[in-house]
Amino acid sequence: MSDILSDISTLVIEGNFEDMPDKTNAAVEEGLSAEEILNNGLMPGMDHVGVEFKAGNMFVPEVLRSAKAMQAAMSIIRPMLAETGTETKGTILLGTVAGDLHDIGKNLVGMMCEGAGFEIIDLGKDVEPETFVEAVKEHKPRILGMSALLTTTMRAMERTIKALDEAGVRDTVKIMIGGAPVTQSFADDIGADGYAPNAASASDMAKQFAA
Ligand code: B1M
Repeated sequence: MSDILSDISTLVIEGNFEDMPDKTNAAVEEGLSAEEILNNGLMPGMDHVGVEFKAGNMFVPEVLRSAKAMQAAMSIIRPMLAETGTETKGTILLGTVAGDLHDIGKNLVGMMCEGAGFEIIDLGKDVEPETFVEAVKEHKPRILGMSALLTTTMRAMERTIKALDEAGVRDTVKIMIGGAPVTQSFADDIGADGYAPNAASASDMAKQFAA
């Protein structure tokens, strides 16, 4: 790995979003492609963060800083990726379900998955089942990710899956769910394809779904 790509990885791991724009611009000026910066600088950094987070060696505030550093670089290279038509691993449609305003975990999942090479379409929070259905029809994502933080809103995940079923698009997507009150047995119960306990596992699961 070139020195500058290794520096970019380190900035992600350190959550150094202040220095990231200069370093990313320097990499572009050095002639590195956006794809190289993503695949060989940002993604290895985020992979490392995922491993450390899962192992309990990094905590949410640190991961949020890493995600912010990643975003700082992405905002520079995203237009270049779009111009060159770089293939992503696929599209993930994300949202926090109806009635639920918690979006910090969902955002973290989105950032980790973007770091793993996916395109993220984030529908935001308090997303009604019908909105998920329309977005699945419009964007044809590979994966649909739903987040819920309240025991009272978990059932909106089930309603969304039913709505997708009724609209005839359930089998066009892999459905991944998560959030503090969600469990594997709940995922099995409502017919989701997978449950991820944290953002790093969500990114691993998305990679498996896309393989
Ligand atoms: Co609320 N809240 N909150 N809250 N809030 C909780 C969830 C609660 C546990 C606090 C408590 O009472 N101890 C409790 C829920 C109890 C329950 O349902 N059993 C609660 C409550 C009751 C409420 C209100 C009802 C309070 C009130 O108004 N009386 C209200 C509800 C509003 C609504 O949604 N309609 C409310 C409001 C709020 C704020 C708006 C103030 C704010 C949210 C701000 C925001 O998100 N923009 C808030 C917050 C911050 C919390 C706590 C303190 C923190 C949540 C959080 O962001 N955690 C929370 C208590 C707690 O968890 N300690 C609490 C950090 C985040 C990184 O973790 O979201 O779990 P988490 O995400 C993890 C994993 O779960 C997983 O990966 C993430 C990263 O590792 N994950 C996924 C999440 N989504 C995933 C999706 C996936 C895969 C993995 O696939 C797609």
